[in-house]
Amino acid sequence: MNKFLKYIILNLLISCSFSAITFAEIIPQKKRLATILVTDASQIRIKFGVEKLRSALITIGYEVKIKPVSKTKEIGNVIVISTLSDEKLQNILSLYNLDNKKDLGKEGFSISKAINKPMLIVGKDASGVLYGCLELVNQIKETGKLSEEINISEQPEMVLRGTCIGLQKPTLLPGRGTYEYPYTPESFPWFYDKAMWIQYLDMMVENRYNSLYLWNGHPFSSLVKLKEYPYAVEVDDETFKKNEDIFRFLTQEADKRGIWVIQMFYNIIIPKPFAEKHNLETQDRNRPIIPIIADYTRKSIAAFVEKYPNVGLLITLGEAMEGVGQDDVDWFTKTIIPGVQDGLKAIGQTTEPPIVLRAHDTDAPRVMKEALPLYKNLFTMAKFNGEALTTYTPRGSWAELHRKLSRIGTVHVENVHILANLEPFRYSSPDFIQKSVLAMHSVYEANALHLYPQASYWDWPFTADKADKRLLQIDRDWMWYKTWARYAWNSNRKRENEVNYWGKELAKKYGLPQEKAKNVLAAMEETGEISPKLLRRYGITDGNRQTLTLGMLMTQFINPFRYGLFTMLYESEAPEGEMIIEYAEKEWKNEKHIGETPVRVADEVVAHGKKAVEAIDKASKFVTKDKTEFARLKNDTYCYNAMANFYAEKVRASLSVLRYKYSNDVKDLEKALPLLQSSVNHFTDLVKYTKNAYLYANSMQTKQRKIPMRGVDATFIHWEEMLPVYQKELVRFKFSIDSLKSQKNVSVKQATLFENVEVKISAGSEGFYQNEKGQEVFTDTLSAISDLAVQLKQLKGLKFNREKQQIVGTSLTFTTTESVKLLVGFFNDKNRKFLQAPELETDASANDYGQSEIKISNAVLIAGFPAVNIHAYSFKPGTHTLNVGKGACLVVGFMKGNQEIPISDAGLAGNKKNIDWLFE
Ligand code: GTR
Repeated sequence: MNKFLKYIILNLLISCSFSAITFAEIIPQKKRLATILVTDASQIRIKFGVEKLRSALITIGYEVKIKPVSKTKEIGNVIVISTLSDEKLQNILSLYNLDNKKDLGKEGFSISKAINKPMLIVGKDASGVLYGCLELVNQIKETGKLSEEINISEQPEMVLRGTCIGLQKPTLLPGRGTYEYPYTPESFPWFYDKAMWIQYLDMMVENRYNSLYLWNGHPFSSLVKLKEYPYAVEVDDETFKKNEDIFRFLTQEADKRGIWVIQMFYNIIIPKPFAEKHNLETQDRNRPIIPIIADYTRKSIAAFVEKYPNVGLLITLGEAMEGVGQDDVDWFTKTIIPGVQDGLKAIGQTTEPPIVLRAHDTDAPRVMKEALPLYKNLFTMAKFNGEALTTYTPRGSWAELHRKLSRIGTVHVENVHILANLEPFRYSSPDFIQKSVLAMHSVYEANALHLYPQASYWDWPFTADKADKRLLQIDRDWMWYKTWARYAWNSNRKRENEVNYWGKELAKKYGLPQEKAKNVLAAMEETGEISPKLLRRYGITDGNRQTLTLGMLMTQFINPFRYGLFTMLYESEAPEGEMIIEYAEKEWKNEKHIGETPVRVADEVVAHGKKAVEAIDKASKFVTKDKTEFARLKNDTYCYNAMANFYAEKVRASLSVLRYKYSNDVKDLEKALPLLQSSVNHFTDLVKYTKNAYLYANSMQTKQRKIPMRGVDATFIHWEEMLPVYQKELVRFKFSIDSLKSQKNVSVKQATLFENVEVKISAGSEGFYQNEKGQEVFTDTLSAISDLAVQLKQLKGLKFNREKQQIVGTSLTFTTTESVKLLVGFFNDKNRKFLQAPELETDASANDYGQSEIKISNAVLIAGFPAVNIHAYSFKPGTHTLNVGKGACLVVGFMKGNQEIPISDAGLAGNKKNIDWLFE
């Protein structure tokens, strides 16, 4: 008799005589048999899930047989696996006398088993079956056995649960613009690493993520060839083949795991060789839609869809296209959608691949309205809290936009973007994240998630940690991915259970007793409050031009508008409350404070830091596993604490300094001095903690970075570089106080006049004006200068027709024999009839000429117009054309390129006294 038969007979005998005792318990030394019956094993997702289940069963000592269903009953442990709609499921149910009354939603599954009956894993669809199998695998891993009785049923709340990876880098490639990164092994060696992809995709399916977004400026020239535009391809043949191979591999492996790959791109960016051939810029925000670019893009999209019909597309209509306007609608409805449709037609496919439209720098509701009649499978996406994590109580106009998009009836995706305020420290507060997901549903009415890496987005796959071998984000930030996924699947989980759940996870991770692991969780949740609160109450912007963990300058606290304050941060991405400057004014006027105040946040973050340090210290000596990582987590907790104290003290100092603005009493400044000194001490601690722990604070190291300091060429990326800045600020402040007390040198240094440069204008302007009071600045109105900053007096202004500026924009072509700065005056008003100041939050090219910051605020007054802020555009010798977009603006004149422009506030708009000079 063969071994197998012996096995069966023995099994039968035993199970007859001791039916209540499982076979496994009786002969543990022998292999038990588990038979998996699969109704449709041809489905790749089901196959994948079944394979995982088989391995798990083998590890706990089973011999596993996988069989199709048949009319005869199997004996022993039977696991039936099927989708709900499979006809064969009914046959099995009657064969084994089972019933299955579960009502399942998309991707849902149920696992049920009664004593002595087969186990049933039923999925609504193939993904549901896959998740059901993996759920059972988890249970097997947890308990070491196959349950005798089980009855669970689950389905996701969010229909899309995705993560993203950027094919982008911390710095620009030589000779290329923002987002312009062809897919090559030199730029992205990790992209071709199949083992790494498998690790990542396994992490995704483990967490039940079902979408993976790849971000890039213009991916098509790395992935498709067009016969009409052969010269557009940006990679050599060998690389092109590698790209095809890896893209196929990735999409197939993703599909097995229930993951849908979505390729993101920005508009309108064209490949460098294409641009050169046609004498065009690769991107130009102010260029109208050009037929050849539209034709090229449409064909690229068609070829891509034809080649990868199961890959979705994520579209950014903003950035390199004009902000908001008809062009966006036209581009989407006349180029992108037709491109997708051409691709489908070419392969005779009628199922539309999904297109996700980002509400970034575009009027998404308007675009959707025009697009829906043409294409049905549309989604929308908008940033949850800008490019940061600030609040789970979003509100205001941004919340309105989300709701508006959700209410279209298509799926609206919440984009947890960049996380510029969390970089580079570890962050995974389950409490904050759960509340955020709840807010996505309740405030934004959304039901999908798109998640950025926790830190170092621009430096994928590495973290910023200093280590002998660079750490991988996927390893370090495991909990970040797990937390968002857990709540995207189901956000309504009881707090108490959650504390136990995460306690268990952390106990496993660090080999800790459960109670000590809960201390680690407490530390993470305490630190989890610090960066969100700091940014939303003190920050300049929710965008990644600010690196929160590097601190802020005094002038940024006391004069935020000078730094291009992004007010939406306070109005929409923070609970109701007050900014530092508002608080100081109210204090002085004895007015009632409202909501979350800067003082309250200063106290709260200090308390969070203290509690976090106490909690992590309690767990520290009990750690038995992964000690190095624990030491890093602990060090991060100390970093958060030092940072919280730095901010708190500096804010307290700022409030005292702002009081001086009203009181004119030097004593107020004197009160600020020890606070500022203390903030520098805390920053010194932060330098101590980060010095050997981190390579950098921010993964984006281009000239887009502005706060606290300009980050061009990877400078001001480490705390060490910031400490001297803060020390200098302190010395200068002491000096200013002394000067005030001795009544000497008390005001700003005398402003130097800007030196005019004569350039040859070949097109654009319609005459000149002198920068003097009474001079008319436009050709079509009599509006004249009523006051202006002294620095501008020698410059020769250029006249434009204001109405033309509003309708077609301002364009100027000129030739210069030396380096120059062209000063442009922006009216300080959000009305679209005025040219809008460059804004890095919505336009990554907004600093290409160094123009993003205000050089002189409130510098010119013109009767009947808002005050004017001056920005400077730098040019090398040569002939240039500058297009700045639609809306009235002043072109104040050309000055020497090498003459420094000290940033200042001319204070002409009747705004209060400027006290920035106390610190600079
Ligand atoms: C910009 C930001 C970019 C990018 C972009 C976007 O403002 O600086 O790094 O994140 O937004 O949303 O696509």
